[in-house]
Amino acid sequence: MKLFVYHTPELTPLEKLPDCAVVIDVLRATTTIAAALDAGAEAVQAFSDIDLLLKTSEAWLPKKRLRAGERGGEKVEGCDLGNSPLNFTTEVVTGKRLFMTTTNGTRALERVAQSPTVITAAQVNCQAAVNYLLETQPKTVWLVGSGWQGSYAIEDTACAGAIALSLIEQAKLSLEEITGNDEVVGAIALYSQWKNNLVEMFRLASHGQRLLKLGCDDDLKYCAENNILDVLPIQKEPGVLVKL
Ligand code: 3SL
Repeated sequence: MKLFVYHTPELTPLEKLPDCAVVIDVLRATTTIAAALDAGAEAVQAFSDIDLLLKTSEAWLPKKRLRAGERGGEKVEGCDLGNSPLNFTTEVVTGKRLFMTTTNGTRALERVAQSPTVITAAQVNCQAAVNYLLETQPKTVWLVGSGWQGSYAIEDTACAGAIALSLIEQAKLSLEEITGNDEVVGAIALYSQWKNNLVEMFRLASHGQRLLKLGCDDDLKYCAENNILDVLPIQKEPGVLVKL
């Protein structure tokens, strides 16, 4: 297995695809996707375009759907939910299809949607992603960070590092065996530096600062929790994620 880390959708190659793409948006889209599927949502259907989301979701019975929209960290007017994972509870989401659009995470999903396998990961469920990779042994794995509007987001790269480090430790592989690009080594170093204090790193991060200004410190704390969810979101058709 060779790992490649790409910090943003824009840095992710267009001319080829991996055997397995792991999309990461720790703050907060892939944390929310994991929370929603763990809480019993039927599926999460991701859109980068809000108008397409509204049009597609119209075909679903209102009692079977929820629209979750975020731009700039805030809930999109007219949607049922924003992007706080704390709001995707069993009472709210059970049995429902979530039609979701976010600033960056859903764009990252779209970028790799044609890959043979697409899964999502965040700190809350990264061991589930590691278990899946160890079981299925894809030859090439891309860990794709969502970033923020084309720029680097430290928390996504740290999560990529957590996944890479766990793979090395659990499969007893060397760094040389698993490393596909320099970004993998950087991601492991970053995670190793902050692994015991992820929430502090999130509070320093530019997107963490943005969320703090919106009063979302509880979200930061939740997103920093390691492996509290044993759920693996996997793409069953382009843009549609279900619980494996
Ligand atoms: O950019 C995204 O996809 C979102 O996760 C951003 S936010 O955390 O909801 O602000």
